[in-house]
Amino acid sequence: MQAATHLASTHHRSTFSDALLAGLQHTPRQVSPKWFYDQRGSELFEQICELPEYYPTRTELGMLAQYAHEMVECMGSRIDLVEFGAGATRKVRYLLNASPHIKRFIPIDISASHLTDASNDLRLNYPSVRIEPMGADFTQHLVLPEAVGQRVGFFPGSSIGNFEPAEAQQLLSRMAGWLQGGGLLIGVDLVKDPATLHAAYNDAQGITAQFNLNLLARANTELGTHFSLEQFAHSAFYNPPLQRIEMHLVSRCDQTVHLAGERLHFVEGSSIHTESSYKYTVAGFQALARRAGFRPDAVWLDEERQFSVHWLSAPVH
Ligand code: AVI
Repeated sequence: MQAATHLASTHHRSTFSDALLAGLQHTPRQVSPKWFYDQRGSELFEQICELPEYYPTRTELGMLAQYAHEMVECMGSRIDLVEFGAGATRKVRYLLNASPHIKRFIPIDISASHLTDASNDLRLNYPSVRIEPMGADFTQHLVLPEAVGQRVGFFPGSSIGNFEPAEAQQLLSRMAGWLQGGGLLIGVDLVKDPATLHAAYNDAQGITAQFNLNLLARANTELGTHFSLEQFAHSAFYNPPLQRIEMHLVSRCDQTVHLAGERLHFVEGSSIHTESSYKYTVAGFQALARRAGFRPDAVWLDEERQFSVHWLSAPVH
């Protein structure tokens, strides 16, 4: 057991190191947002979800509270529910409360430590549901346990927005393969006025800035780099032609950092692109889902039309 854990963490470390080095040697510099989510990053993200400016979480929660009974009706009976990127369990509880047909729940998250406590809580509250957490990166190779019922996916929070549209289509098409005969319930943030979007990623308390900078803090702890967090600034803005928020870390001065034996020079004002968060129209997202092999079905919107939840059915091939 010890040896396996050690091997796993060694592998994980080299993966982060490789990805960070490759991203920082790329022009323009860019690092996948999936590396935000160590223990601290996951905690900061949960704080973001509570921020007054960050409307997606509370809007989606409100929609789940209001429409969960309709959503679970799309799913059928004897459901094997798989949640992709299940950091917290608040959202799935609405589905579990609304449907007695969910027999098994498989939360999947890259941050395994985060999943353990959440799963133990769920077991106490839903003793008749088999809770089988998986610490895995579902964007990479993933083997799901054999289905005991109809597989249904749950992918809330507009996490799909953090993928480039081509990658999003690829990921959705893999999901359509896993979920054949069932479908996917997915939350998608909508295009809206840029001021609302700007505020959501530039909160007054600076939590989003800390979340962004945590990438460098994590590198310092895990990889022994010496990034000075004071010498990088959080920058987030809406890019209307691409319908996405971009987050960057901007170097405040000329500086050099060493990583894996390489010297990385940062010119004052240069940036590392750390995240994109794409926003969709309902029709635009449905077209993407269709290209991925889903059949778009029901869609729910909040009253202010800020956020959407889609039921995409996955035809059997
Ligand atoms: C997880 N994801 C959908 C969030 C988003 O809005 O793109 C991550 C986030 N980044 C900054 N604030 C929140």
